[in-house]
Amino acid sequence: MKLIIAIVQDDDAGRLISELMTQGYGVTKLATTGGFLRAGNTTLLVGVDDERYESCLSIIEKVCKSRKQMASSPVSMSGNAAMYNTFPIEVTVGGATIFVLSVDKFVKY
Ligand code: 2BA
Ligand code: 2BA
Repeated sequence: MKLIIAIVQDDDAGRLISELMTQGYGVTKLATTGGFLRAGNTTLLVGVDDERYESCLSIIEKVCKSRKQMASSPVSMSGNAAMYNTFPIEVTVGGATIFVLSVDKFVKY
């Protein structure tokens, strides 16, 4: 068994969960926050049998789209570490950041 941890954009999360549920996957949704943008994103936990995890990844790839987003980057002004300025930068937020872990044990009580 594998545990798929998928960090996706909030805009894709609803459709992704519907698609995964329709295909018979178990899903848990966590409301999370990206460390860089400090904006909300969604982390899904999907526990899946070894034979099915590749098709689960295909569904995630199909549904989740990368998007460009503006972020403020803090820049230290020379000579005074206490003074900061910010300037906008464009970042491409990926469709999904995925970790696949092998599950040692799966039990339900
Ligand atoms: P939920 O997805 O909200 O599911 C709650 C309960 O609804 C499930 O209890 C199950 O009895 C039933 N259920 C779920 N999907 C169903 C379906 N397609 N058709 C009919 N009944 C369905 P549990 O199996 O004890 O799961 C409790 C919670 O544990 C789930 O909440 C989900 O958050 C998590 N979970 C279960 N299996 C998972 C997995 N393989 N991967 C990730 N999270 C899982
Ligand atoms: P955030 O940390 O809010 O990052 C959002 C996007 O900002 C990233 O998209 C990346 O394009 C950009 N970015 C992140 N750190 C940067 C930096 N130091 N300098 C310049 N640009 C930077 P993604 O790479 O697609 O990541 C989307 C979200 O996935 C991340 O949100 C974070 O929540 C999660 N993530 C990505 N890599 C991770 C990792 N190795 N471990 C845990 N979570 C990760």
